[in-house]
Amino acid sequence: MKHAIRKSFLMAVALGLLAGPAVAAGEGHDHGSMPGMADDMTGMMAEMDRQMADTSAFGHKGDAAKATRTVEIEAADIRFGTTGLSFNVGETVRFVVVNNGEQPHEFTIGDTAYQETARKMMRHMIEMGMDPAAPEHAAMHAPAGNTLTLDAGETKELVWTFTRAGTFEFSCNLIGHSEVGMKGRIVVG
Ligand SMILES: [Cu+2]
Repeated sequence: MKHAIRKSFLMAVALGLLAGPAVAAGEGHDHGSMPGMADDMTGMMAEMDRQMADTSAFGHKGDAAKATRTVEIEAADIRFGTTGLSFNVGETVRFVVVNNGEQPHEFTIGDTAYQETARKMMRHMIEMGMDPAAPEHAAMHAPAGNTLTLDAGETKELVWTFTRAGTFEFSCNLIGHSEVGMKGRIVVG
């Protein structure tokens, strides 16, 4: 059941992604009658699944028993209480995110490319009339384990192992939030 919900959610997001460029270019193509659309859709869904699941550039879901550090991060309207973090390569960190705001927020760990993709998908999701605070959205991100979605007043945790040196980013990818600064830098070295 959960799997079915996730697939239908991805399908809707994929439809939004496919519809996007034609609308933007003002071409007015009827994508519904394009030959090979089912194949395109399957490919698109597979590609999105792959992109959301592939965190290899910045680490992987961690084992809580191996966490050597706990970092509490406050989410508020509209900012994080922390804007810079640094960790060692190989370190497993337990992030405790507290939403003290009056609106939902998100906490996503990624590199710049991942966050850009996540924001793009978020925009399409909103265009499709979907609610980023809905359980379906959280379920989509659950396998990778790098995203928390928090309602007002909620506290949630994720455990992350940083496997590579570099400069990464944590971000709230709800529309307009990272744009006004609701993001921060993670330096791993
Ligand atoms: Cu936010």
